[in-house]
Amino acid sequence: MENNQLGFDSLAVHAGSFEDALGSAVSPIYQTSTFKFENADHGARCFSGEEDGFIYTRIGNPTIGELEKAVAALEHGYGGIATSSGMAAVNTVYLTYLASGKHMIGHHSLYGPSRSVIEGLYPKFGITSSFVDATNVENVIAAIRPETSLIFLETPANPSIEITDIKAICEVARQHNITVCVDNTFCSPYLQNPLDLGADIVVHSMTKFINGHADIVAGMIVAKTKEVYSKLRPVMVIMGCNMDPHQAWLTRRGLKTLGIRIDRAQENSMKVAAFLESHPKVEWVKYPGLKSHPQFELAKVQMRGPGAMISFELKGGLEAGKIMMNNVKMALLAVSLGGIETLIQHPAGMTHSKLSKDAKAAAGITDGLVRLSVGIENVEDIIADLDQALALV
Ligand code: LCS
Repeated sequence: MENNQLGFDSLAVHAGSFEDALGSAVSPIYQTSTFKFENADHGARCFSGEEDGFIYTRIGNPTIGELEKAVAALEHGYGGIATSSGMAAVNTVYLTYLASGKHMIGHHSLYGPSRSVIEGLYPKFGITSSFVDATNVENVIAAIRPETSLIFLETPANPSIEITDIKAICEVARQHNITVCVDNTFCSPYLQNPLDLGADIVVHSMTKFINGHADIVAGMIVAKTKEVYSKLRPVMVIMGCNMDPHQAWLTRRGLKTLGIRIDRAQENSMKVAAFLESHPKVEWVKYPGLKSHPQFELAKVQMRGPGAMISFELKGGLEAGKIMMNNVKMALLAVSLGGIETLIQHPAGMTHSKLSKDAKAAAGITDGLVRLSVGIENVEDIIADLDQALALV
């Protein structure tokens, strides 16, 4: 059957897969760095692009290609470009669409390094940036300059769980000929497809929901069109941001269960968010499935579900949060997210610690904010664990 006739879970299981001569049910791993040519002319034709063929794994590999095809199908894009990490995907987009004299607009709450690399490293190449509260489209419009070449969004955002209106921002960007890239890590293609809402590029840290088992670091770029893909792919190749075949094979295996993992984690998250919101020691909870979320209505339109990421703050702020984090028994006190196990962490002291005090304040990353990535364990156990830790506060 054609990809466009299959549902999400069928695609997650089958898209991109290929058989070997033995008829293996699961595509084999091509754990090789290089490929033999039939003769010198064949090699030259592969290099010139006259003929399709595998050359060298940094440039392309069948196992990596399978994963690229699968994620591109799920994101409704022209093509996927797998990378060694989510940050390799983010930087490949930055290097492709930014240049000396160019300007980027970013949402003020992004994964810490996606912002700190722009503010810390790229200025030496003459690149400027504005980080604004993109939940209000007017702020994005006000930040546009003649030299703006890229708008970079992350929604829901790490760790504020703020939601930006992808469609509205893409409409503005189109009028100014600005490329829009959306980091879709928190949703995965199961819950949101930014390319359908007008974005040009999607990036993922596949370390998170797509692989889902906390055993791989990996990234993906999906381009909406051939033109965008043809700009991005050579940058990934020349910068050596490629994935390894074994990493690709494991990530492809994780992807097969994406839908059922998110269904379960999301069901758990609704109950955990309600538990936290009703707990007397909790000051506030941010979760797109709660009516109290400021963009609850937008989330219902833009996302197919509220996901499995929750931020909250205790009434005693940072000190109370630390007591809770230090006393969880089943949840792991660890960064990363989107795996089958529940993780708890402290963004101001960990993932977002490199941001300035002002940047954190503007992005709503308070000292007391605690971030929870809800796993697929029994929800009664997750809640009991949080409850016993809260009792010690
Ligand atoms: N984009 C988002 C939204 C992320 O959350 C992360 C990592 C990245 C990109 C970078 O991906 P990586 O290179 O790590 O595969 N987020 C992390 C976090 O919140 N805790 O640890 C890593």
